[in-house]
Amino acid sequence: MTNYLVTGGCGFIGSNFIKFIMGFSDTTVCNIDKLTYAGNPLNLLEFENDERYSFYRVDICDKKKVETIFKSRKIDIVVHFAAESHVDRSILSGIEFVKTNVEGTQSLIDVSRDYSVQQFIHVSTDEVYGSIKEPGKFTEKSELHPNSPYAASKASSDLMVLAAIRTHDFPAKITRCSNNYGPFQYPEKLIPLMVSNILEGKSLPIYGTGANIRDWIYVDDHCEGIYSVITKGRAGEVYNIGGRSEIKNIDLVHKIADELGVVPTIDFVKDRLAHDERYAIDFSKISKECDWHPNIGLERGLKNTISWYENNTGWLDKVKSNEYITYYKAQYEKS
Ligand code: NAD
Ligand code: TDX
Repeated sequence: MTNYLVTGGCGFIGSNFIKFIMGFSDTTVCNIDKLTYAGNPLNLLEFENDERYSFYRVDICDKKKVETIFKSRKIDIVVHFAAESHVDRSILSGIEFVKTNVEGTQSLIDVSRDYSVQQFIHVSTDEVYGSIKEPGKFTEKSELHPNSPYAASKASSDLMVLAAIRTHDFPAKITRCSNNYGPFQYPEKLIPLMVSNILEGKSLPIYGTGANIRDWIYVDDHCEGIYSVITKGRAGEVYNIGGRSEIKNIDLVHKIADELGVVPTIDFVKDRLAHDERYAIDFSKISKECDWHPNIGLERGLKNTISWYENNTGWLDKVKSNEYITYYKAQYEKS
């Protein structure tokens, strides 16, 4: 048996990753999640009665509670997803980003060292590198140049993990992935927000001119990338993960509208502060060392994603709670 402890497993990527590894019968999963606005236990309802799965509603910053969990069971591999993850929210207020992303990560490192885990996978982001002009791509050696409070908190957590590797020979690996999309993504991020607004007949807020470029990866490809790093990656290393799907925001939004068969009403709104112009990932290291590459192109991935949201409007309505309405007003309807 391989016993995983996954943090943030009720969020978007964490829940997709748990579904993926629960597909291996020799695996147990212990999911620790605080259930912030972004955490939804309904995402994992299928494992409610599965003896290989357990869930604890715990804040990763609460070291005592986390220790109790490590004490009560054997943990082989920690996969750390828990984070405040949305750039726009970090611009509204940064403090929770420092608490969870920096303090929470350090606390988890400390407990994982105390209980001698075999591996610690720190799930990070390409945003730590900042923005890059064409035709450049970020490699694992690119300078860290975070521009948003979110990116700065993730870069800080990466540095804490790297320090633990160098100081304590901590058996960690860091993955830095580009923009994910797919089922179960909270509708604050670009793709599900646009799909949700189209389904509601609302206009589509595009920051600035819509010329910013992102590299999109279907969430299943990211999960397989992380798994390949667990099974084939070297301890102490950083691995970039990318989707090979760069596109301008405005072109992506038109593709979504076309797929849904509507003529979109686009609202060019005030630009995001310190808006990164372009992300582009060189993922040759993970390809060579872990034999991984993305499988699902943007066309197929978008079709899957859009039809998932169309077929799961109940899920969407539930997550668009009072908190979402308050956030949406603060972010998009401020004068
Ligand atoms: P998400 O916001 O959907 O989920 C985050 C989860 O963490 C939620 O379930 C939330 O309840 C939980 N959480 C938050 N604070 C916590 C705390 N203090 N203690 C315990 N649980 C807590 O995020 P996501 O999009 O699934 O991202 C997961 C990870 O992947 C993050 O670390 C993020 O930085 C990274 N990442 C995301 C993307 C992307 O495009 N979404 C790309 C690259 C890397
Ligand atoms: O309403 C919007 N309008 C708009 O034009 C939103 C929500 C976004 N955008 C633009 C901003 C970005 O250029 O779309 C692009 C994508 O925005 P997000 O979905 O917020 O993603 P991004 O800021 O690129 O960060 C994402 O990728 C890296 C994730 O949110 C991070 O968690 C991950 O680390």
